[in-house]
Amino acid sequence: MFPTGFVWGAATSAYQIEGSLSADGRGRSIWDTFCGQDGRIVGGDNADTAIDHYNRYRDDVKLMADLGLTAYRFSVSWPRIQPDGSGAYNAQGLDFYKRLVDELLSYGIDPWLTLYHWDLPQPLEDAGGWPSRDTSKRFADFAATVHAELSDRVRHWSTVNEPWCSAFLGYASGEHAPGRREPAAALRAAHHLNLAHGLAVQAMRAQNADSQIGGCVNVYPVTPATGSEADQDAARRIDGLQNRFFLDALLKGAYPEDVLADLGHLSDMEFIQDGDLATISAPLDMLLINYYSRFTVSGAPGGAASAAAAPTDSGSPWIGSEHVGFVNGGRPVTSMGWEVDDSGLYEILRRIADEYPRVPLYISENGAAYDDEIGEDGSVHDPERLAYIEAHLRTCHAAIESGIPLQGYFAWSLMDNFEWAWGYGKRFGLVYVDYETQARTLKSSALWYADAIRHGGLLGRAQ
Ligand code: IFM
Repeated sequence: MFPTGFVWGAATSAYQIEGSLSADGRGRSIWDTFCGQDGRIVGGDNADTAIDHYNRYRDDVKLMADLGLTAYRFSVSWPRIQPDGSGAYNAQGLDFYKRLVDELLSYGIDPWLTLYHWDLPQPLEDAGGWPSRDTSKRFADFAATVHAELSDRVRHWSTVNEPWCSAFLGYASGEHAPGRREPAAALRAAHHLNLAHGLAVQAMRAQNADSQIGGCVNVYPVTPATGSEADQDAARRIDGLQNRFFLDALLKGAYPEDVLADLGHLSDMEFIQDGDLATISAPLDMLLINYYSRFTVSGAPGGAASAAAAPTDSGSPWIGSEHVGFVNGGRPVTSMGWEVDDSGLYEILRRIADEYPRVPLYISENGAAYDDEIGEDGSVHDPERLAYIEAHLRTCHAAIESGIPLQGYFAWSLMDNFEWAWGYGKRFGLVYVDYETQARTLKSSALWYADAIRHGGLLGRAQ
């Protein structure tokens, strides 16, 4: 049994589900542009329709209520609310989220709002994108407006989802929008995403609402493939860039010295200005943790087989550590090629609780893609996803028992959706979506999760 008040949620993001990209005054985002470029998305897919959540949100909220979710984590689309990324706001865009939130509240589902899940307004990219410091300021203005408009009905706020991805997949490997391959710019982007988080926290706090505000990181335990010095150095480097660059900045107010040294050949770090780290590390009410897998790494020359291969032609996101290889650690993998390892979740939670104490923690994304199919009887059996979620929830329970301040869990994702550069080929949903008809079908993992929520624990199984 989980403690009373444990948050049982599921998560999505605007660009992956909404569609209706030209409706009601929405502006263009970097992902609209990226999807329009040849070779960027597997199969030439795009998110023009996605899963049509913009029109079907009422039915989707009803599904959440049927599952018994106590919370729903979603993101707002910046170009829907502020089409140019600066200047005028679009009342119709804001209204959509007000209607969505009211619908959630009418079922007693707590809305958890993420301000940025990767859909930067295109005009801001044209002006330099995240490598430009001004983008952080634009984001704080945007955060202030959304918070002023919605904090009367939304209590839980998070700033930037997975800044590592926006910085290093967007500006170093180029496998995400805007598709740039500029390592030095990616480093600036990473700092400005952290700064955007800090400035947004400041702007929201200034409004004196009763909001719970957090940041959101994607973290991985990193294991050296062997005890060799080269492999241990590889693990230190990847841990530094993936985990500590963000955790230390947000929670300790400093960038790790070893990471800055690894990257010294790229920049003199002049873009880190006095006072930035104090802004970035303003106290948080919660830390949102996205966990999927563990990395096993090798520093041996030529050991570059990648467990996290990009689907399209791209560079390396591991700036300054491009030589590091990602090795299969021998565990079963999901259809993304990601190793299933719930012990990694415990390891990273333990570490965060020990190294950055006193911040309430939430698993804000956790889940797995598998090649689901709808059966002749119309049902979707996904035993591997069910086992994945069960194992990770059991680990969450063990974490709580051992004193880690973990207070909730959000499955990724509520529904199958547009998986970025992978298009629609990777299904993460608890709910199956037929992309031709937009019909939604609860998978067996969804029925199992609903059962767990009903029991408040993992006593019964639906299948
Ligand atoms: O779909 C993504 C999500 O947008 C961010 N976190 C990881 C998920 C699976 O790749």
